Amino acid sequence: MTRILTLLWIVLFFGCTSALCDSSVTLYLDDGTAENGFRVGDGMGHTILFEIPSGDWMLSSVAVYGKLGPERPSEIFVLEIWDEDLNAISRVTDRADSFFSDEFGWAVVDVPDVQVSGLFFISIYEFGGIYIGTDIGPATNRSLLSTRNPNRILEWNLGMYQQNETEWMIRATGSSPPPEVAGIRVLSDVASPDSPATIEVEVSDSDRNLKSATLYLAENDSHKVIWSEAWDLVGGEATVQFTWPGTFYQISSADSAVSPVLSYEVVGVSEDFRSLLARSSPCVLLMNYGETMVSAYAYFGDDGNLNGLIDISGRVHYVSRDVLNATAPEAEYFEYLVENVTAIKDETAIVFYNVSAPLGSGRLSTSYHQPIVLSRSPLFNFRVRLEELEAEPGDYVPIIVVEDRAYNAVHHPMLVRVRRG
Ligand SMILES: [Ca+2]
Ligand SMILES: [Ca+2]
Repeated sequence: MTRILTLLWIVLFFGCTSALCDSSVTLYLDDGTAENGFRVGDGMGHTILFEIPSGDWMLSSVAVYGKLGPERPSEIFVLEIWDEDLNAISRVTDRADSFFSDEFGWAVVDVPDVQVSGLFFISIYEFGGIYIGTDIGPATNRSLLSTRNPNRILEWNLGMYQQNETEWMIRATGSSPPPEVAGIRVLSDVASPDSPATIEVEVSDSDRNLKSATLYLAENDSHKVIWSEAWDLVGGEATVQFTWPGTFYQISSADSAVSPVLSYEVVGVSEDFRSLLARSSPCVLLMNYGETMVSAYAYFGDDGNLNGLIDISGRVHYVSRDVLNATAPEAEYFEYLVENVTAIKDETAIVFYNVSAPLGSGRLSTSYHQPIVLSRSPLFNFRVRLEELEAEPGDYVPIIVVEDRAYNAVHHPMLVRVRRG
């Protein structure tokens, strides 16, 4: 599951990056490097299970990382697409040596366009002729073995390699109607804390699976993204008002500070926690002196104190005494610390994203700030704080990113500027 969430994270930042690009999206579970390669033969197939979370999706090609076997029992391979009931809905039969060579590489196989929705399977039957590149590491259990006539998934049996550490390097490329930015109105272009700049954006999506609209605001000279605001959306049309009070966020510890960092208002929290978990910042947690990395969110209260660290699989690595008191007033915080808190003084660090928007490209690129080591006691929120500071006067460039639930992400650079007056 983690890998799929990581995929979404990558799509968010590096997906289709201009209003002009085609709307193709590639689904994959592997990390791009093969630690091994397997051929299975005996009529067995390497099968991978993908899921489109919403709507219909037109699958157009499949990429397979592989190489020819030395003595090939068969010159052909069969590639099949199955729906979630294991019915074949598209098939390609071709010569292995037209797509693969003696060296590992990506073979892109055009498949007759086929509509898929929800879950679908891609299988390659290589009859002992092709080694399929295999990513060994944490895996999703969505790389499978199958056979045909009748179509079925087989019990996993790959010697020393477990299913939860084996990912076939098979990828699917397809498309569905992307969202569009239908209109932009700058209602106020000068920002100050009393009178924010306001941009109204109309978005639409013909297959009605809008997911979110996000504003990134980049400083005109440095291209650093100093502000971001995100709205969750549903349906096919929405009007979103973004406001910017002329500020940016900094995260500081007793020893250091990093800025600007992305910070989002947390929505949907119950009344009891709203002031404690007011804002969140995406980050990477470095655990055990950097041995383990996990994508996470850092939560801050209205007072700026660090009140929570929760990773993207939902695992809680730290909550503050205030949050524990609000959740379980009878609990002893010191006991809770010993038993539950995995963020450890001096061993754990938080790395926040440093996003920039190279001018004119409409793209966003992401790097990292210096790690903030949790060097103080969790009893005092590790002395890590979120602070809102006033931005320098000057011009700022807005970029709107609209996403739908079929992984389309349309980046819309804008010709307008907003100003910190
Ligand atoms: Ca790998
Ligand atoms: Ca759509």
